[in-house]
Amino acid sequence: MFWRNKILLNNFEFCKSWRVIEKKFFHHERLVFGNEVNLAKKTNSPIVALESTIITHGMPYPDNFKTAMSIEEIIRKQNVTPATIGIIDGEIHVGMNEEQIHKLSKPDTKTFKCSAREICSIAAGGLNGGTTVGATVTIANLAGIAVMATGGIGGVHRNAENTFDISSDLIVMSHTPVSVVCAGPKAILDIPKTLEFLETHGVPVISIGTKMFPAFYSRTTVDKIPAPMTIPGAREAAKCINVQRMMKLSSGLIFAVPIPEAAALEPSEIEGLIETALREAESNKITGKEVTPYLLKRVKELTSGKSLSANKALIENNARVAAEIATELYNLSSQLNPAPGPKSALSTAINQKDQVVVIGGAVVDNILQVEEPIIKVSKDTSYLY
Ligand code: PSU
Ligand code: MN
Repeated sequence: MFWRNKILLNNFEFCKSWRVIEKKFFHHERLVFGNEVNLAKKTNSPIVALESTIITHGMPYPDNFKTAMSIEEIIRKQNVTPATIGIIDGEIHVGMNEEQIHKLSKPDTKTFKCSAREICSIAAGGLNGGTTVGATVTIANLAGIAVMATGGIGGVHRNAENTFDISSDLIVMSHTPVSVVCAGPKAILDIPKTLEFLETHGVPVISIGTKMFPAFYSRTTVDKIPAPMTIPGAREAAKCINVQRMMKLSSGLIFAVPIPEAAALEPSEIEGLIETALREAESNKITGKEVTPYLLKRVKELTSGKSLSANKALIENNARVAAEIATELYNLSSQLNPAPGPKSALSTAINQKDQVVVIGGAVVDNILQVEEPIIKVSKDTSYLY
């Protein structure tokens, strides 16, 4: 085995220069972890990812900011770390502080709705992005986070046979192994077609605590569509995720949780208003990514704010359930992968999830470019040629 590690980076001045260069040239290419999330990752404790389109385009200010902060708090109360994901000035954040969430909450011409395909242009352009479910699971997966919470997922829009409007959330979830806890697809969508599409693409759709499939603002769809699969609670959800992992199935899982009874709207009460909003969207020629924010805004106006209160209640409930699932998943993983004991360190290491055993050698070449014309070398600097 031989190492060609040219310079050992134990010189503070040197490290500082490197960080400056890295920040200048490569900052678009990496994720920025918030302090809390960093700590949770180091201690391997449970994390729940949260999307941010609901902040930038799903709710008006200041409800968006207050809701974003309250769902983080609900997750923290269960000893789970919240990681709100979004893009600020081109930096992809996994876990944002209050100030950063506030920045995304305020209307800004530099802030865009960011689906998975737009991550590249928003990050490279130094812009701000509220990440959709699809973009959030993409980033969460890179960050090693297994569970996310949202209000409602995107889906197949009504009249999709003519418009082809199918949310990219569905496709992204079919190839990204992150579980999404939601209250069903938004009621403005075509729910039977959304379920068909998810079936075709092999995405498990599982209702928690009900045999019915929930419809976002209400606990059932108008015609009471049954859920494709049903489980009683978070423990069973964690077991499903675990089997999915064991079988190396690469899709995400959708866990549908009905809105709490007290906040639910009658399906028949909301249906007529949704149809009005849909007709208006068509006559105003609203298309593409503008459709969902337009409909959510109009439904809120037509229900005199009732849909907004329902939206807040359901996302808070989903955050609570997502934290329970993340905790159960953590408990399950620790049972399957106990911490290494003194005698069996090697065999445990082999059994441990995500551990790689390297047999043979590793060659590392570091090529460093320094900005300063003169490099100060302190006494304790070691060179290894
Ligand atoms: N649910 C809400 N409000 C929202 C959304 C969902 O209550 O704003 C967002 C989610 O981020 C979802 C996105 O991923 O809408 C889907 O948008 P589209 O239909 O354009 O794919
Ligand atoms: Mn769409």
